[in-house]
Amino acid sequence: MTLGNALPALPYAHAALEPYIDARTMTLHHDKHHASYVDNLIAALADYPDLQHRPARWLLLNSGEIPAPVRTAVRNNAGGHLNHSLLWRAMSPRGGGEPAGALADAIKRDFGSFAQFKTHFAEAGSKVFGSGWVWLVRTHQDGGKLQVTTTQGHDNPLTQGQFPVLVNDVWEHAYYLKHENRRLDYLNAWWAIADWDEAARRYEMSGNAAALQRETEVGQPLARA
Ligand code: MN3
Repeated sequence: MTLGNALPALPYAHAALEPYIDARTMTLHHDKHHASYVDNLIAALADYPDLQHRPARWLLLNSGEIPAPVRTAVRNNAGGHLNHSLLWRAMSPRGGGEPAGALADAIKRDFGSFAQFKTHFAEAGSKVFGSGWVWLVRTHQDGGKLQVTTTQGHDNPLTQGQFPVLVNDVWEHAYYLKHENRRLDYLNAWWAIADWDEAARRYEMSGNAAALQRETEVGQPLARA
């Protein structure tokens, strides 16, 4: 099938994010969990050839086009596929440090300081009940301000009209082998591998409709309020 929904290769080795995320966790998370979302998405669309070429973000943003018998399965697994595709690129063995440029200015404007942003993001992630995600998003309802938000399951803020800039996964499978029940410790350690170059790229793209059109993962331009 020509489905644009295939498991992307990790952009680094499974052990590259040690000691912050262990190789065993990365192997299970990418090769098993993410792979299962892709497999389950393909299975859900097996009887709907007209939908098989649609990328995950299209499937999420057009839930009314998804037949009712598979709507929930498509939402969960397209979300799992898209969110994990964003997650692998939100991290880097050369990550850490602080953002620069326009993103740094916007974080200071909207959160007061980089330190306050980090506290806000980690606390929000630590408070997600059950399984979900924590995001730095650019809103369009409020002049393009940055905001920290969380989602349940594999929901993506794109469906709320918010553009993801940075993301972390707070499902237990993301951290439990190494950090056990200490989710906040994981979130605080994670700053050492957050990829601010990628976040800055996404922030700049969020203000550029032509770039958004070209983006393969999240190619829906934001409708400006
Ligand atoms: Mn996960």
